[in-house]
Amino acid sequence: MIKPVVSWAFLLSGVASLIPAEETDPPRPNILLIVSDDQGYEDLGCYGSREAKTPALDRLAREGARLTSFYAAWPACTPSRVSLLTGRYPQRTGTYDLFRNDRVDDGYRYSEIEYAISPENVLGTDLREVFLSEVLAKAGYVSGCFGKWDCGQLRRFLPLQQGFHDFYGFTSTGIDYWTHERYGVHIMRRGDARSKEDQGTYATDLFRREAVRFLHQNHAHPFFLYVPFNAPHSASSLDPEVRGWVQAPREYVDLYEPGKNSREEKRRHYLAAVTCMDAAIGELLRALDEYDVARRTIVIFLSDNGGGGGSSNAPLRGGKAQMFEGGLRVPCIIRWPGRIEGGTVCDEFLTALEIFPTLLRAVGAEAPLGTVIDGFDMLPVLQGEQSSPRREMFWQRRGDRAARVGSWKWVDSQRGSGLFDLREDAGEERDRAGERPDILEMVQQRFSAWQEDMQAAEPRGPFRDF
Ligand SMILES: [Ca+2]
Repeated sequence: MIKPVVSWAFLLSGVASLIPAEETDPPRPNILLIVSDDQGYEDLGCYGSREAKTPALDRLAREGARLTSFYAAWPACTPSRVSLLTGRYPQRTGTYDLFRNDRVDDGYRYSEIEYAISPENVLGTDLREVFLSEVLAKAGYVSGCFGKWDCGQLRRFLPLQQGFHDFYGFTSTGIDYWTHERYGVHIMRRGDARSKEDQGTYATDLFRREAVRFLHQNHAHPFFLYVPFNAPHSASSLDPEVRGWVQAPREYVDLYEPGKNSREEKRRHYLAAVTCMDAAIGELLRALDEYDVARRTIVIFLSDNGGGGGSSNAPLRGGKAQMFEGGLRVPCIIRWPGRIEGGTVCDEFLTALEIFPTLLRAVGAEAPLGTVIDGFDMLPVLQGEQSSPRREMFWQRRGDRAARVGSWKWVDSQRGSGLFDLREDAGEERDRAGERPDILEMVQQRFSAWQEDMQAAEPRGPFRDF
């Protein structure tokens, strides 16, 4: 009689090796994180715009969740993006202002030598900060960044030193879309090296091309693809004809009616840049389909802060750089097939600080040891299983301050102040400070407590002294 034990064991091990890894161990999701730059809250078809042509973003919203009370951590570029990639308040990371030379405002032309030692070129996010790309690299992900980096320009601050394996883009906070110069200084890079290979080609087309190449090369591995567009930010050009306007290819400008005045024409170019970016996003979504990885890829889209020149933040008050909702509340769409129901509209109180912990949980990675994360996993909220655990959020930009506690929003800024009840007044039109001194005091106390918390945090450069 044959003893079955050995043969069963043999058979089992033989069978196990025949089962594709996919069936025994579900593959970890890929991540496509897309950021637009200064896009207005209203400037997407799926957010109610009758003007903006955004078929790809509208598709993403139909297939995922559209968030309507989602906030950036800061009302302008650099700190917003660093907070997105670290899950931490700007005051905690030490990147709580722009890496930007003030003299670019008056059209001053820097020489290469002068620019090299200017604050804009030498400031960078503290190297002790742990970027999402670093955590994902440890978890075995291959990561690419194509677009606007804006977290520091010296070699030690660049994407390849923060966990990314592939980088093409510019490192400053803005450029001319065609010359890739920032007020006259050329700034595009491939990897760590400056590259003029594509000078004269529209920036959005380049970031699309590089992101598609990355997908072609890496779709078979778990990947993190970060595409921070500079569109539809206005151009950082010394040319007075271009300066402060959004550049866009003629074919996209022609999709919109000519403006009757300069303001309308400026908006026309802005909308053209939005639609060109949307076409690039559409190509990335199609690439995910073609490589058959869309069903296991989390796609997140958000604007880094409220809309700037040429945009519409309606029905919100104010815009970029302001503490009113128009500066802080931004469009955000999240698609995760099989986990988030298509067509979801989520009005829960959520912020960009939630993205880092949500993605860590999604891929099964641990938060960096000893690092305070200011957000939480928001998947159960997007699935409608629970209401948002977020009760409060705070913003500070130089002397301007704001806090949201529950549905109350307190603003204290150069552009205006007041206490607003967002439940009935998302447009922040009716100041309730006089009527509700009790609420005002409560919100101000919460703000002070947050400030104390930030002061007690381990200090980080480049802005905080220690
Ligand atoms: Ca921005």
